This record gives sequence, C-alpha cells and structure tokens, in this order.
Amino acid sequence: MIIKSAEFVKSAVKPSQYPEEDLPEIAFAGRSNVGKSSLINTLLNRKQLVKTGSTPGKTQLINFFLINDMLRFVDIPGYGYAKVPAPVRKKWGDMIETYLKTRRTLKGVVLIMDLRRIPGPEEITFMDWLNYYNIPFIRVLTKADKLSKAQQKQQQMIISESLSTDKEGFIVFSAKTKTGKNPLWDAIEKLTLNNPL
Ligand SMILES: Nc1nc2c(ncn2[C@@H]2O[C@H](COP(=O)(O)OP(=O)(O)O)[C@@H](O)[C@H]2O)c(=O)[nH]1
Ligand SMILES: [Mg+2]
Repeated sequence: MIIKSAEFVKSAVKPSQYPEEDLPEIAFAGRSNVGKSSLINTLLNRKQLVKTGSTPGKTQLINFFLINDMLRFVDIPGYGYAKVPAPVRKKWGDMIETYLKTRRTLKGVVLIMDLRRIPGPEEITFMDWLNYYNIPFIRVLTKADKLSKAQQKQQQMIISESLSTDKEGFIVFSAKTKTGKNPLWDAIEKLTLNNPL
C-alpha cells in the first residue's frame, strides 16, 4: 500500500462518538508496551503519528485514523497494564467489547503479541471474543529484532503450541528492521478488499 495520507480523526469511548460507518476499519490490539503504536507508525511510514513509549494515562480511548481517505485504522487501548484497578479494567473491557460487537465496518483485528513472551489470559480472552463475534484476526509477533533467527523460530513454535495454532499462522514483525511490514499490509488488504462494505 502506498501511503498518500494518514491522519488522526478522533477519539471515542462510546458508539455515539465513533466516526460514521462509511469506511472499512482495521483495529489494532495488544497489551500495553507490546509495540502497537510503533507497528502502526511503521505501516504508515510515520515516526510519531501514534505516540510511542508513553505510560498510558487514566483516560483510555479508542483512536481513529484515516488512511488514504479509504480505510481507517483503529487503535484500541492496551490491556494487561499492571496496577490497573478492577473497575477500570471492567470499563476498558466494556468499551472494547462494545466496539467489537457493534461496529459493522470492522473488517478485522491485528492482534499484536511479543515474540519473546508466551501469550497470557488477556490474549486468550481477547481471541475468544474475536472468535465469538466472528471477527477475522491477524496474529502478529513483534520485536523480532530482539531475538536471533533461531530463537525467533523456537519462540514461534512455543507460542503456536500454547495457542494450539499453526506455527505459520503468525506474521513475525519488527518496527526496528521493518521485517513483516509487507506481509502485514498484504493481510490487511486482503481483509479490507475482499470484504467491501
Ligand atoms: N527493539 C524493538 N523495540 C520496539 C519495537 N516496537 C516497539 N518497541 C519499543 O517498545 C516500547 C513500547 O512501544 P510502543 O509502540 O509505544 O508500544 P504500545 O504501548 O504497545 O503502543 C518503545 O520503547 C518502543 O521503542 C520493535 O519492533 N523492536
Ligand atoms: Mg501505544
């Protein structure tokens, strides 16, 4: 995909604040600090369209970005942040689940995990939601540059076993080396182009 334009549109916590359902959307999810903002910036050839490396504030919002006037990226706030009190977690869960289950223009989710880490209950629960609502998703394992090629293969195997999935069912990614950028765009385009509104 050649990026001609990419801009922040708006933030939302509830459906009345979402943009109109007039364009296909791809949402990005992952636990805090996994590298979600860096991944989105890499896809869009931007350094800081989405702010990276910041501690999440109290207000967790769903952020909408418009790409080439034809597609929206939706940045879902990170989960699994330690020290978040249960009521805040519940509010987060409700906000995300509402988006996932009501958004008719949502074509798929990019679920970002750390290649060095075995997925935990947050990731499992999230995939359960996606399966339950019949939302296609792309599994990405990021920060690949932190491991050797051999370690990458090894981790991919361990993670696929822990999720009982095919070990080819992942896109290995790095925001640093841009590994996986083209395969990820291909997968995103497949979800959006094969499923017009
Ligand atoms: N080495 C390396 N560091 C990364 C990568 N992606 C993100 N990071 C770093 O991980 C930290 C969190 O990244 P960020 O994109 O803000 O994560 P987010 O909280 O999931 O949005 C930052 O310090 C990034 O520079 C990557 O692919 N490789
Ligand atoms: Mg972020």
